[in-house]
Amino acid sequence: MPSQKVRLCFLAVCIFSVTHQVASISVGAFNIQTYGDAKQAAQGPNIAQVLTHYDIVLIQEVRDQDHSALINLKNLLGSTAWDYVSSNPVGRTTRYKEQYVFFYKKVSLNVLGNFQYNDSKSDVFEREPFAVDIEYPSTSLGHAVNVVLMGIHTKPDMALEELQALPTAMTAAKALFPNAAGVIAMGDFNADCSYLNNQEKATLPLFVDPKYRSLIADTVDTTTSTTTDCAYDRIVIEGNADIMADSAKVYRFDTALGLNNTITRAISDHYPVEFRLN
Ligand SMILES: *[C@@H]1O[C@H](CO)[C@@H](O)[C@H](O)[C@H]1NC(C)=O
Ligand SMILES: *[C@@H]1O[C@H](CO)[C@@H](O)[C@H](O)[C@H]1NC(C)=O
Ligand SMILES: [Ca+2]
Ligand SMILES: [Ca+2]
Repeated sequence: MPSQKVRLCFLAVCIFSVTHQVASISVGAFNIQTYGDAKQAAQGPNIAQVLTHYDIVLIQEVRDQDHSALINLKNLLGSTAWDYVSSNPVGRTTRYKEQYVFFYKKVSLNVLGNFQYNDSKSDVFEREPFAVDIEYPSTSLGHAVNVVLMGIHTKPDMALEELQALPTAMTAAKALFPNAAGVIAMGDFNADCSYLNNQEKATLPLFVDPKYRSLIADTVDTTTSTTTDCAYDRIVIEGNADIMADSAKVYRFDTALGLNNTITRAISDHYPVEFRLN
């Protein structure tokens, strides 16, 4: 009998450690070019396939104020397992606005709160950053940890100015969610090619101040076009968020899902960027 007890304990430890290994949280940020009813109707199943790669994923360029496309997408993902948090439509003109939307698997994490940055006093952002405070089971610490994920889609020709201001928005989110271990800004920064050159980039604290960690290198190509090579989409961390080493990369969903470049470009001009939280 004693030996059987030992074996059972051993088995329990094995199961526990395996569960821990797979429980790191996969986080993505995906600019789904002009995402709305037409895109959902044409590419909804492929988009859902991309999103299932994640525990939580920020989608950008959402133009779906009545949420009809988003609800359709949530149904494709599985409406009991998945949920989403959307910002209000943001943008300076009434004619053109976008929403930031975080889709997430309810079993993987909790969304405890959200935050829409308000820059009306000194208008800098075309689309003010939108953040969620998430709580997930940390594999490295063995207890729940909070981090803030902040989405940003910069106005391309104002990328420098908006990225200069992004640390202020990150600080505001940190003040609102003081329990967060870190604030992670992610999305389409437009941080390359014609929108941000190396000289400009070298002036940005986000990329040069050691209190920030930039996870996506300048050499990465986040564009689906075969004729462009630009690291537009980025992930930058402030604080102690426990990122799994080497997990940050561009997600080549075309390769993963066996999609040709015609279909891939019909889905978006961007690939997602991603990382894992321990
Ligand atoms: C932003 O803040 C200003 C006051 O500074 C307020 O008048 C405005 O309604 C706020 N906007 C939003 C969208 O909350
Ligand atoms: C790309 O894939 C789609 C769907 O499988 C197919 O209909 C289309 O013909 C393909 N296009 C090219 C150029 O291979
Ligand atoms: Ca603004
Ligand atoms: Ca490319």
